[in-house]
Amino acid sequence: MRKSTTFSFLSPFVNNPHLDSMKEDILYHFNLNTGTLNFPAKFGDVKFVCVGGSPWRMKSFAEYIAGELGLAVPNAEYPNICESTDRYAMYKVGPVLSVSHGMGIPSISIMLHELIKLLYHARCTDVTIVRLGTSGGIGLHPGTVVITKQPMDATFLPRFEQVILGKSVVRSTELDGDLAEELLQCGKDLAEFDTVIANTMCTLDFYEGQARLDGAFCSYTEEDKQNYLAKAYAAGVRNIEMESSVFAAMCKLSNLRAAVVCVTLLDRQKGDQLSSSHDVLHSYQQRPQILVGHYIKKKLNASKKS
Ligand code: R2B
Ligand code: URA
Repeated sequence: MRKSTTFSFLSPFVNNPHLDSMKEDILYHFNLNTGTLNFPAKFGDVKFVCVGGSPWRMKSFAEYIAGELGLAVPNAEYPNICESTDRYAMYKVGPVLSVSHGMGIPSISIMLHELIKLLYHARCTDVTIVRLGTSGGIGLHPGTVVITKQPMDATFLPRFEQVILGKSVVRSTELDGDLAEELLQCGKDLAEFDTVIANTMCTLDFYEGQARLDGAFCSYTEEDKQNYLAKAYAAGVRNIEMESSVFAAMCKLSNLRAAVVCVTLLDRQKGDQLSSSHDVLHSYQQRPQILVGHYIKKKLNASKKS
């Protein structure tokens, strides 16, 4: 258990003086408790955290990275560390933690509060965190991987706004530019699919929030939709998803080196429905995993040599 200290204000990750006076911390949505689990022993060696929407995809990423890092044991099952809750799934493979976050800002925000505290309680250092996801592209071939330069809100402003105690608080969505460039280089090393750096629009909804014409409600025309997407394109936006802004804002507050890597499943200027075959969509979804797997392997090999 982490002893009560007065360090949390200065420590990396958290910035909450109230944590110091808590005898134990219950990470409710992970079903983990600092009173009953030795966090430094369980998680202290974590250096890379990969997060993504779907529990199934994050299990498959854990299996993939185990193979890439030569840590795979034949027929090994990677246990879900949060198996007694169905809110999120978490897998650990050596120094890599793979965690699901569900869909949308509220879901990823709850997960990140608990994940950031987990890293703090475990006394982790030098952690890099990447969101691996899917998105709708603007003016890109489907299957292109977009490394986010900066997340923008639905009015094309690079910010995340949240109401706290009844007041609007605006936070920066700046990500680590060097990490984005390193990931772009990994895309070039692999040369398997197109990879670009661009702005990402983060919305509160998949349908009207992303200017789709195929939701249950729609009060605008195809022309209105195209004009909106053209404005996004002019603001440097090349893909649209639903978590990057709060992810960037919370990682920045935590001093975590963070990146967002999302594949585009379709070109939104050409349509709204995800009509590609299951196999095509599945192979697209593996691209962020392949790119980030390559990055992690490269970093770990470099640290072994130095
Ligand atoms: C991408 O895909 C999901 C919606 O289908 C959402 O979580 C996102 O950001
Ligand atoms: N995820 C999104 O948020 N939008 C899309 O168009 C596709 C995936």
